Order: sequence, then C-alpha cells, then structure tokens
Amino acid sequence: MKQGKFITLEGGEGLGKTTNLAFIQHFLIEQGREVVVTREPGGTVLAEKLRALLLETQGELISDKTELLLLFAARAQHIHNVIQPALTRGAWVLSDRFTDATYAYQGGGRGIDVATIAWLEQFVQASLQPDLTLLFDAPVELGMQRAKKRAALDRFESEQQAFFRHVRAAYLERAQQQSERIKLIDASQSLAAVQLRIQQWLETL
Ligand code: T5A
Repeated sequence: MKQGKFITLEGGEGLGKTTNLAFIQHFLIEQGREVVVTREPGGTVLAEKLRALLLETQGELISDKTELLLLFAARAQHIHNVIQPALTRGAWVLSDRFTDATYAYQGGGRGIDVATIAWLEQFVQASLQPDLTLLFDAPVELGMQRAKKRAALDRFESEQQAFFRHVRAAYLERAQQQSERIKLIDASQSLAAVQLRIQQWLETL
C-alpha cells in the first residue's frame, strides 16, 4: 500500500533537474516530510553499477534492446529495494528521472516502439506511477550549453542534436497526453522563476 507521494523530475540534458532536486527536498523537509532522494538509472548498489555501464563511452557497443532492458532491470531493482518500501512507510520519494525518460530517450530518441516500452513498464511497475512529474523543458541547445560547462559528456550526452530534438518532442507529447500528472516547467527562465513555479506545483499535492 502506497502512503507517501512519488515525485519525478524529467527533461533533456542540463536543464536543471539535479539543481532543483535539492530545492524540492528542502521544501518538503520544511513541511515535516520524510524525503528519499534518488535517481535513475541508479538508486541501489546494483542499479548504480548498471548506470555506470549505461553511461560509459568506452568499450563494447550497447544495442538499443540491451540498453532498454538494462534500464528496466535497474528500475525493477530500484522499485523493489528503495521506492516501494519508502512509499509504503509514508516517505515522499523524489527521483531524478523515471519511466518517462525511457519513453523519451529509448522511444523518441532510439525509435523503440511505445508498445514494447509499455509492456515492460507494466511488467516492472504494475500500477506504480508518479503522483507528480515536473518536466523541465527548453530548446535543446540551451541544455547542451549548460551541460558542457560541467564535465566530460557521457554516452547519451554524446548523441547528435537530432536525437535530442526527438527526445524533447517525445517528452512534450507525453506531457500533453498525461497533463494531469506531468507539469511543464520552462527551464529557460531564471532559477528563481523556475523554483517559484516548482513550489506552486508542490503546493497542489
Ligand atoms: N536515460 C535515463 C535514458 O536514456 N533512459 C532512461 O530511462 C533514464 C532513466 C543519465 C542519462 O540517462 C538517460 C538520460 C540521461 O542522458 P542524468 O544523469 O539524469 O541521466 O542526465 P542528465 O540530463 O545528463 O543530468 P544532468 O545532471 O546533465 O542535467 P540536469 O540535472 O537537468 O541539470 P543540472 O541541474 O545539472 O544543471 C545544469 C547546469 O545548468 C545550471 C546549473 O547550475 C548547472 O550548472 N542551471 C541553470 N542556469 C541558469 N538558469 C537556470 N534556470 C538553471 N538551472 C540549472
């Protein structure tokens, strides 16, 4: 039985998910909530190992199907060991990415059909869905500019612009289809404006 709330942060590269995770965590703790901050791929020892395999730029070429299955393997472990137990005891779970990223990157970016992703989603998650998803959106060029300022690019960040345009389009399509859950945040605004908007959405929960 789910007692807590599940919030996910989504969007293209470098648009402020990680930066705003700390803001949301702080806001919820001030409201007296127990907060579990986590991320995908990752969030458990095994899932973090899978993350490292997925992001590394060296070594064997990873096929699109392998990538999809590794993401869902990491997710199954993450749900079982971290997300579900936290929600059951009443904690609020904040995850930097979740399954909408798979629809955007593997569906939109790699071209894997939606029905396959939906089947895996049902198998791995059953009825588990986020209560609120904040989708950070801005032109692809802006996110890449911000991401490049930080560190060496990982395997996904090394993709071409066209890939990220498909990712963005898939995210926006999902936000339109699931507008009750997915709330768009204009990530090209100042950090203060972005955080004001985030706070407004959190208050609706
Ligand atoms: N992936 C993941 C899939 O392909 N399928 C899946 O199912 C899942 C779960 C790793 C990769 O995995 C892929 C997608 C990803 O490529 P990740 O580590 O979450 O996932 O990916 P990134 O998008 O690379 O995370 P980043 O850390 O790069 O981006 P963030 O978190 O969105 O951006 P952030 O907060 O680090 O901000 C970037 C910079 O911009 C500044 C920040 O200070 C920072 O320097 N900034 C702003 N500057 C001005 N104004 C603002 N409003 C700003 N907001 C942030």
